Amino acid sequence: MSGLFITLEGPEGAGKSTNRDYLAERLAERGIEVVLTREPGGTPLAERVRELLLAPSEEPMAADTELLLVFAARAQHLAQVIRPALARGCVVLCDRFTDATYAYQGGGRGLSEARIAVLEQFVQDGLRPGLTLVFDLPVEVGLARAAARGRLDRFEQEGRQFFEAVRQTYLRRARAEPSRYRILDAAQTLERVQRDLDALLMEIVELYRG
Ligand code: Z5A
Repeated sequence: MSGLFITLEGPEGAGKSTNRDYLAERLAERGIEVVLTREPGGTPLAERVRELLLAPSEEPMAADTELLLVFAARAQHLAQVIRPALARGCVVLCDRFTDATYAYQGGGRGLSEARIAVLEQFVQDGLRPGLTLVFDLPVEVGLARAAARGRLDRFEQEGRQFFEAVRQTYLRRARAEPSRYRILDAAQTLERVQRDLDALLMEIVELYRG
């Protein structure tokens, strides 16, 4: 039996982590084994790469360096966590994955999709999420939530235009492949977002049980 790979995506402060934990509880209540993880990161080595990616630095990071670090961390995460969990038949709930690369390194940094797709094929060898939840919200709302947390990381220091490009890339990708993506309105209250997730739960369980 192979499991189900679900990714949660969206701009800053969209509520991905909060709702990932909520979804995990709802699935666990149904007796489904869930593995919670995140990118960049998810293993000790990949978490070290995450630190490199997020720490503000005096030396500007070249966009290609950023792209390669993201995929280096992903290769480790796939080998150590994601593939083994899927092979055990678990639901893997991952906070960000390769859609974030298209959104941030593609939309935000302006790298070509073709360049990203080459690495996607190389590192993932055809593995893609079975379902991707896009938590969508206006840039200002997300940035205000992120700012309320205090110190900003290297990405959060980018300007509004960068985040608008990130958001539009997510929406374009989701609309182009509606069978894999579900777009949720993350600007609503948390209770309403979670009601929308409850409505998706049966679909997720059916997808998992095949
Ligand atoms: N990155 C990349 O460039 N390329 C890649 O391939 C990948 C990642 C995989 C780290 O990601 C960075 O890595 C990210 C892109 C880059 N850029 N940044 N920054 P991350 O996921 O760790 O970082 P993040 O997006 O900044 O996480 P976040 O701000 O913590 O967002 P979140 O997980 O979506 O939100 P949250 O922690 O669940 O909620 C944030 C706050 O809002 C919290 O106080 C909640 O209680 C509150 N919240 C949540 N939902 C609501 C609602 N509905 N109403 C009101 N308040 C809410």
